[in-house]
Amino acid sequence: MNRLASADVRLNAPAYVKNARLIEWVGQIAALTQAADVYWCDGSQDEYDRLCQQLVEAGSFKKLAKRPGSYLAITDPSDVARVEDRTYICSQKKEDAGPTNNWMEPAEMRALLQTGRADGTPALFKGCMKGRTLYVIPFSMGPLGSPIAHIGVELSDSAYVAVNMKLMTRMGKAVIDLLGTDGDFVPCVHTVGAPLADGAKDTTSWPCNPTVKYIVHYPETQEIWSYGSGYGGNALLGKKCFALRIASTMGRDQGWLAEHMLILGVTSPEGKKYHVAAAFPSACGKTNFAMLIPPAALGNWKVTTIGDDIAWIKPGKDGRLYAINPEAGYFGVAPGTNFKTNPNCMESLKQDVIFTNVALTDDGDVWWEGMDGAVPAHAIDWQGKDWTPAIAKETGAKAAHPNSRFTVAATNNPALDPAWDDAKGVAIDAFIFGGRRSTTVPLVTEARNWMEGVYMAATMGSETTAAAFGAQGVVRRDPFAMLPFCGYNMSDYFQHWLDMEHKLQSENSNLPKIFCVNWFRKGADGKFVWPGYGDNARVLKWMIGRVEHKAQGEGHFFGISPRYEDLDWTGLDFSKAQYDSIIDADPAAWAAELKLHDELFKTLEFHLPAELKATKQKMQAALAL
Ligand code: SAT
Ligand code: MN
Repeated sequence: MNRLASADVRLNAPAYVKNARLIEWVGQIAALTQAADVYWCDGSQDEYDRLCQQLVEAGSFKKLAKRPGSYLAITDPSDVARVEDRTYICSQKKEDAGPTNNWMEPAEMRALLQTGRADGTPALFKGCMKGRTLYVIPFSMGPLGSPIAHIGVELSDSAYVAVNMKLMTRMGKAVIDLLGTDGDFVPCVHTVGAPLADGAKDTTSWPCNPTVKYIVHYPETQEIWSYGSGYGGNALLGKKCFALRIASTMGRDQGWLAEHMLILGVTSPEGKKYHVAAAFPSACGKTNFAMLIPPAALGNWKVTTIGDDIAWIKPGKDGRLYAINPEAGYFGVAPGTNFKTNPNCMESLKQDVIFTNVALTDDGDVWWEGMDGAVPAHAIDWQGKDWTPAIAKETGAKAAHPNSRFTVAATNNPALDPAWDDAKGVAIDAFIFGGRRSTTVPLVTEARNWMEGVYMAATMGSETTAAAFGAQGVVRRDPFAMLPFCGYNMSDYFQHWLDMEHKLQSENSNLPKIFCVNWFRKGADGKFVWPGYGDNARVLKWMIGRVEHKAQGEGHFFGISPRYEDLDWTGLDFSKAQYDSIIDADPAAWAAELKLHDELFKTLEFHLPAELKATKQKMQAALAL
C-alpha cells in the first residue's frame, strides 16, 4: 500500500492500523498534497500535551497562566467564522442540493480541487501541504460502537485542528481499532491552504489562505474537502460538515435525522426524567440553554446536558426517537458567557480549554465582553493590539471577537447527563424550535400536531449573528436552524420530517410534542423583555406539564400558548403586562409574517410538500376570523 505515497513521504502507519482502504487513501492524499510528513493521532493525553507545546513553540498558542492546561489561539483576521458563500454541496444533480446551497458539478469541483483543470490550472490540493505535517485524525461521531454513531477520518495539516478534534470528538486509536480491517468511514480532507516553500517557516501564527476558501461536500460519495480556513466549522470537519451536511443525507437515505439541536435531560421534582431536543441557529444561546440551572424557587427541577449543538436521532424498535450527541465537546461562543448567563459553562472553562480569538489580560488570563468581574484596565485584544476601556469607548474596538470561541471537553461540564455517552441514546419527549426575533413570534407555542410543528420549524426566521461571515441582525428564514447545514434539497428535508410521523405512528402514537419558542422579544426601549437563561426553565416546566397532560394553555391560530396563570412565576417579578407583550401574536404582524413564509415557499417551490401550503392557508383563514 505504501507505494501509493510519493517517493519522498513515508506513511508511518502504526502496526495497529489494519484498514487497507484507510492506508491506501492516506497514501493518495499524502501524495497529492505533498505533505512533508505523516503523523497518526492516537488520541492520548500525552500526544495532546505534546501538540499543544508544539503550537506554543510555533507561536500559535499562548499558555494561560491563570487556567491550568489552557491555551489561547489568535486567528488571521480574515479567518474568524464559517464561510457560507464558500460552502458547496456537490451532488450529481443541482436540484438535490436545492436552492439553499451553493452547488457545483462534482466533476468540475474535483478538477478545481483534486485533479487540475483542462486549461492547465493546477488543482488547489496539489502540493497544498508542502512543508507541513499531515495529521491523520480518526474520530467517532457518537459513543464508540453505538448503533447511532458513525466514524470519520480527517486528514489535516493543522495541529490546531488535531488538538481541537481531541476535545470535540472521540478521537484516536480506539477508533482505528473499531474500524478493523474493513470498517467504513467518511473521508475528510482539510488544509489551511498555505504550503511552505522548501525550508521556509511560517511567518504567521495562523497559517490560512486569506483569499481562497472552499468547504466542499460530495453527498453521494460521502466525502468532505476543505481548503483555506483553519476556523471552527470550516476546519473541524466532524462538526457541521460531517455531523450535519453529510449526516443529513445519510439520514434521508437511511430513515433517521441529523439535526442542529442540543439535547437535554429534564428531571421533575417528582424524579421523572424527560429528554428534550432543541434547534436554534448558531449563536442563539444553545450552549446556555443546554446547561441551564433552573431557579431554586421553581422547586427541585434539574437540567442535565447530553449535547449542546448537534443531535443524531434514530427511530427505535419501540417507535420512539432515540438521540445521541455525536460530539464529545463544546465549541461555544465566549462573549456574553458569565456566571449569570451560564454558571455551568464558566465552571467548565476553569481548566483544559482552548480559547480562540478572546482577549489576553496582563496577568495571563482570558477576557471577553460580558465576562463577570471588573473590566480589565488593559488587555491584548483578539488582533494582538492594546485594548483599554478608553480605546473601546473611542473606537468601539472589541477585546474579543464577537464569534470568539472556547473548545472544551464535555466531561468538564458539571451538569453533564450520566447518559451522555450511552450508546443507545435517550428517548426524545419534545422538540423545541427557536429563532432570534425581536418582534412577532410569541415566547412559546405548542403545535397541535406533527404537521403544525413541522410548519413552525420550516418557516422559522432568525436575526443573523456573528457565527457566519456577513451582515448581522437581519431576519433570514432559517428552516429547522438548518439553512447552512442541510446537505440536500430543503423541501425534500421537510418531506423527510413529515414522513417520520407515519414511520413512528405505525409503532406508537406517543410522538414527541413540538414547540416553538422565542426568548428574544424586545420592548419599546430596545431591551429584551424576557429574562431568559435560567428562567427559561419556567417554559420548560410548562412544556413538561403539557407532555404529562397536566398544564393548561390557550389555543390560537398558530397553536397553543400558556396564559399568564399557566406559567410558574415563583421567585420572578414579571408582570402580566410584560408577559402580554411577549406572548401575543399580533394579527397585523402575522399577516406580514405569512407573506414572508410565502416568499420562502416560492424559493423552495421544487418538491415543497403540499401539506405545508395547506397549513399556511388554514392559518391565514384562522387569522382572518
Ligand atoms: O464554526 S461552527 O460552525 O463550529 C459554530 C457555529 O456556527 O455554530
Ligand atoms: Mn451550531
